[in-house]
Amino acid sequence: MAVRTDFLGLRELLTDDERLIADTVRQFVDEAVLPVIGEHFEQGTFPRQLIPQLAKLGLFGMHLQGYGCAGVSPVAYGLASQELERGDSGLRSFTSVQGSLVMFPILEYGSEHQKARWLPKMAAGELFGCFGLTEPDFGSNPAGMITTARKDGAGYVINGRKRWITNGTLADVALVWAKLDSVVCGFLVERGTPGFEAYEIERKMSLRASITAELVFEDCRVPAASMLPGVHGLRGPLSCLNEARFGILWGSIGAASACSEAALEYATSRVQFDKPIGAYQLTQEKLVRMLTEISKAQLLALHIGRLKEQGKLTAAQISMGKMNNVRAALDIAREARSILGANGITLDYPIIRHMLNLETVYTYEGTNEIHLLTLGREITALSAF
Ligand code: TGC
Ligand code: FAD
Repeated sequence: MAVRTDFLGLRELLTDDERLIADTVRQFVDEAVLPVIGEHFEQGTFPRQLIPQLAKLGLFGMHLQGYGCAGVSPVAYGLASQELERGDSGLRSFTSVQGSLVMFPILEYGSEHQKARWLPKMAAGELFGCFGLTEPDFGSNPAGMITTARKDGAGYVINGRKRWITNGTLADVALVWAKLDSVVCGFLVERGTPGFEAYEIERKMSLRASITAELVFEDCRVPAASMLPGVHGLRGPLSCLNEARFGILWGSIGAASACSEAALEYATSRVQFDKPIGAYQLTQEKLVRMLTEISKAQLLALHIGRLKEQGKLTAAQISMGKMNNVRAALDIAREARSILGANGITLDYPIIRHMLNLETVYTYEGTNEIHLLTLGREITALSAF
């Protein structure tokens, strides 16, 4: 946990290994990410040059066991996500998609051949994946997807479109969810397969240092062995989301901490009416609320992390964590921005970048409303979707 935002001293509840992993990723973010990320955000480019260092730190599929993965604890994975997102949500997205949305399902549901083919090289940062669930007309309701796979001779033919796909144009393999005889199945489609094209989505004002793409499948023929054999039905993609949402409920604390730290520094140095603005009660109220919300989010994340370690974590508990922590982070970013006044809208400070990124984080991996309705259904046994 970041020292300045660890008001409750939660760092003491971490193991030595967890502290070491958090500190190592923190140092990498300070030295390699923060000096360049504003420029990448402004230019709308993904910082590809950081990939070898991310791989060297073992951050790809770090919470998975075997096949070259680091096999760290869920809390360590959460802390690493938090530190990465203190740099930028786009960087955490990059590792979330690789580890939780592509490597996890290959490990969990893939054939031995698929695991051996993809996982060691993905862990080493030599190959990359993307996760295609969302479609232009089906976002919150993936059950309605219209992408299909049809059995054809020894393989399958895929038709459809996936939109808003992180890493889509960079990926060597797309995990595409499509209906085969009305049942959702996962297919590993390699880049360059005839009938498969990926196009980058331009003009985003959020997650600008991350690649987002549309994937188009037109009579795309894939071998039978490209299907993930271990899962059929919507449970497949939704179970992957649990892993990634877990990373987000931690990661969003990193973005919030970066905003709160920048606001505190500014408040104690910026003078108006002959006093630092941090000396005014209205500013102090903002700073105190930010730190309190961050502390509550940290407690929630740590408890959820320990539940995951014990194998007791439920999907609804993850929804509570994602909903609360991202909502809190976005509120904190907006409040922090206000403390910086006009300076707060420039990329000279990290806040507006985090604030804009968090608009995406609030929406992807299940919108704020979807998680709220998931919890509503959990406690009432009545679906309001
Ligand atoms: P529902 O009837 O509730 O469930 C269908 C089947 O799925 C099972 N299930 C889950 N399994 C594991 N984990 C979960 N979280 C699960 N939620 C549901 C369920 O038990 C059932 O299984 P079975 O075996 O009985 O059939 O499905 P529904 O159609 O009512 O939808 C429920 C809803 C709305 C919660 C779900 O559709 C949903 O979560 N929608 C949000 C979609 C979403 O989050 N999309 C994210 C796309 S990926 C992304 O955003 C990546 S961003 C990447 C980055 O970090 O850059
Ligand atoms: P919609 O589902 O159309 O929702 C619009 C609004 O309506 C939201 O406020 C929503 O909460 C609300 N709403 C919807 N249904 C209900 C309801 N029943 N009750 C009340 N309110 C409702 N997807 C992938 O598959 N892979 C990726 O890698 C990926 N990366 C992404 C990266 C970025 C930068 C972004 C922005 C998105 C990404 N997504 C990805 C897509 C993301 O998961 C979807 O945007 C998200 O699930 C919401 O879908 P939607 O945008 O179609 O919104």
